[in-house]
Amino acid sequence: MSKFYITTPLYYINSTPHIGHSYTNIAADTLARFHRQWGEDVYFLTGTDEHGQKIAKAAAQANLKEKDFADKMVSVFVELWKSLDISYDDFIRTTEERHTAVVKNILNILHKKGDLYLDEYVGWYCTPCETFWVDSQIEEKTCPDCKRQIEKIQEKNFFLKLSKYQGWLIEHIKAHPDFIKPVSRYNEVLSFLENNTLTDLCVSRPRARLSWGIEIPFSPDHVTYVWFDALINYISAIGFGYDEAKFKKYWPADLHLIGKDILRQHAVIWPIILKALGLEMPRMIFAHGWWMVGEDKMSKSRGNVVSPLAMVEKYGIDTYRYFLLRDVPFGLDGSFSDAAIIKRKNSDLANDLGNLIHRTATMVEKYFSASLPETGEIGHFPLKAECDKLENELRQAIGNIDFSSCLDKIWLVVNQANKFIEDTKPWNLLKEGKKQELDSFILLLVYVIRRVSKILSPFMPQSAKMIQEQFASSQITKGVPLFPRIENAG
Ligand code: ME8
Repeated sequence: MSKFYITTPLYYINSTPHIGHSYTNIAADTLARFHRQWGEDVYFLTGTDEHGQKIAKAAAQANLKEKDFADKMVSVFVELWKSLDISYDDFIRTTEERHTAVVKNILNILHKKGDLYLDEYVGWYCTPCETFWVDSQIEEKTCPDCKRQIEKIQEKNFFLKLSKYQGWLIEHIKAHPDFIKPVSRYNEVLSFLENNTLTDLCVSRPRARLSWGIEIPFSPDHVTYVWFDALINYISAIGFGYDEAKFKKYWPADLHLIGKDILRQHAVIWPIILKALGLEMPRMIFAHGWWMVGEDKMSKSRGNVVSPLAMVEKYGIDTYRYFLLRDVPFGLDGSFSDAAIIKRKNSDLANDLGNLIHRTATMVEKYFSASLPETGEIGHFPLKAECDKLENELRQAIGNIDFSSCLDKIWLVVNQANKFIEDTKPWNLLKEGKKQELDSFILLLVYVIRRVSKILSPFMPQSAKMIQEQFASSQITKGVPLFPRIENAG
């Protein structure tokens, strides 16, 4: 049985999750569900990133101890994933013993190997990004990434030899065109590596400045830098150093799904840590685009966030999931608005899919007294052939992590089915007494709906289940419309 190990970022818990976080987890969930449908042994990992200065500050503001603050915030994430039907297999917190022990183990290994060394650090630090900058990278004492104020610091710290592995990494990326996706991100990383010399990564913080972190085992005055700590989750969760069988089964990861904001950590630092440990590289790192509000990235620090729960309450889980994966090609940025969701719901869900289901069930009731005919020939219809092609086409699109084209293909079939109803004019068949044709007609529609609902279920698990229940047996009744139109669409 082949396996599929998929991960999401571990989200910071300094504030509650927004649409951007839910996007990554909904995408990962959809992929996990497809791979399960294909009979693979799926391990879907998500979790929370709980150390570092940002969290320490948020806890202080909330007047709580860091761990108590973390416990409180983690439940918000867990609840959200439940509300969004996220079918993860494991949830890792970086404060768990299974994780901290592995981080310490790895620090020891790399220290012994000579890939970690102690040095004096003088430079700039951006707390919101938890990132170091050197003089040549900054202007006006602001962070090159987020443009906020940075602080000057000088201290003794441990460094990871990134520079030693730069040449190897360039070669690895060149030899593996699928390592970083989409291709725009691949080019971005490669050109960064080819045009800059990597500075070694500072992987510790003096305890005097920051105590909220994993202790460096060979230097108790230091704690581990939060990014070094967090990246290791991808192997600590599956048993590195303590459960060899599990680790061997799932590593390397098949897909690290992330947003493009954290590409460099995943495509430069993480591969180098793995290489230094002598481990295999992940098969693919896919960095998706950002949900924007106007011109700005949606982010907690910019104060423009939209709550996923509010969207679910307004539009329903599956409409929300559908919108996120359909509206924007995965990898590009998208503009978030209520108007855009309403448009998708009314046209694609209420009009196209909802109508197909409702009309078909209504016709079974009206022309067949709610009971499907037992036989009828459907093999010759082009619509059947189109529908049968879907599964293979989707395998390919899902392999390329291309949700929107996947949904486009499904909707082509849905719309062909609607057109088939209009072209066939079943009411005339009935009038003309063409019983056999009418039988085949309805059987084909039911066939298409059953197939489409199976294929749609990774995207819209609850709606697909309701459709499947409605069409499971040969007794079919109308029921209530699954996707009612939003009338006051403004
Ligand atoms: O970076 N649009 O955590 P984080 C799309 N703890 N996706 C978005 C988004 C937006 N506007 N905003 C956030 C961290 N995301 C680290 C990760 S991993 C070992 C450590 C999503 O809470 C997207 O997946 O800032 C992005 O990469 C992630 O949330 C950042 O989450």
